[in-house]
Amino acid sequence: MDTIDLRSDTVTHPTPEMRRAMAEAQVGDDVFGEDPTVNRLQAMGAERMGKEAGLFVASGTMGNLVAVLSHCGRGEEVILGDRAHTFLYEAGGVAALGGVHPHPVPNQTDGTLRLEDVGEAIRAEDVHFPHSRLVCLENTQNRCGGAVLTAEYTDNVGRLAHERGLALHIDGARIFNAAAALGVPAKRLAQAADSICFCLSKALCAPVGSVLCGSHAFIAQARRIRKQVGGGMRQAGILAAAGIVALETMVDRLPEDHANARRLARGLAGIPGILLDAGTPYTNMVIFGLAPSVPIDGRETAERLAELGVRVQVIAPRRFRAALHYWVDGQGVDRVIEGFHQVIASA
Ligand code: TLP
Repeated sequence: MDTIDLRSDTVTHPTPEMRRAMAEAQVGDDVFGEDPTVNRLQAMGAERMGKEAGLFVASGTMGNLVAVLSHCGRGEEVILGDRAHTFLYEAGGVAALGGVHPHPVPNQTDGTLRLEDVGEAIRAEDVHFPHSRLVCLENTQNRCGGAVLTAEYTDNVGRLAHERGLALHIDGARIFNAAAALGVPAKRLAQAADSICFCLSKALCAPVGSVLCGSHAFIAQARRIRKQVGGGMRQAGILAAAGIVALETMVDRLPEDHANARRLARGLAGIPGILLDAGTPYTNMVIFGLAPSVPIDGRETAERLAELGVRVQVIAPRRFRAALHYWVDGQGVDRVIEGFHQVIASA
């Protein structure tokens, strides 16, 4: 029996078409800028984001790190959400490796940062303060359940940042999910940003990689920083080839994942003992918890589900995340619902 793995959309395997493209990829030394497949992926990524240039990086974490270190020097400050992936889950890289000071402001439940909070966080010129250089947004916002930031909201944050002399970076790991949910091109969501990093290795199913996009000058600096952090890869076209197939074949189908997320949410809502978060799902993630009446906790529920071939992520003692993706179809969703039924009924 195949396991249905909804712990993350990062668990996705490459498609057969990606494996073929990888095997046949033309390659060169990318540190010399001579890998034609990497160059093609970077150009495609930049075009999709409406930016001048792109840079292939090993991961979303590396893309955000390189972006922050390209915008900020040591002792300078990045303003970001207190539920931002860069703040919570990137091992403190911007501080550890770049000496960049993270200044968190509260993420609202819809994933936004209040403009007032961002405005107040920007420092005045004073010998006591670090210089504020950068604001980061995340779209979709993972820890807010995959919530979507609109183009208008992003424009407002961009305007505020730019008026005060700061840059705007978007962690767009799942920007194509946001674009699908809003029915707008991803480049519209990136318009106000000086840089954006999107991931190929999540719902787009490529095995490795992200593309950081921005102006020619920004990407020239980012290329230096990528080298400093050991991210100058050589015949990386093998990996980029899968990314090209991801952009060509996986973006337009994302609404299927969103529909499956809604199907899962509807099914779970019918199970006594399960409480869905308000608003879920915004995109491809369903966030839910166990009612107090259920006598087992999240870890035990997940263990019993795993015995039935269903895996979800336990994100708090009694809360779960299920991330829908290409490798789970409607029938798979129904097996997940049935699994929860069974485990909770027998608890
Ligand atoms: N997110 C992973 C975990 O790290 C939590 C997941 O399962 O969702 N930005 C955002 C918004 C992300 O969700 C992630 C990965 C990253 C950046 C980092 O990407 P990678 O894993 O490629 O370094």
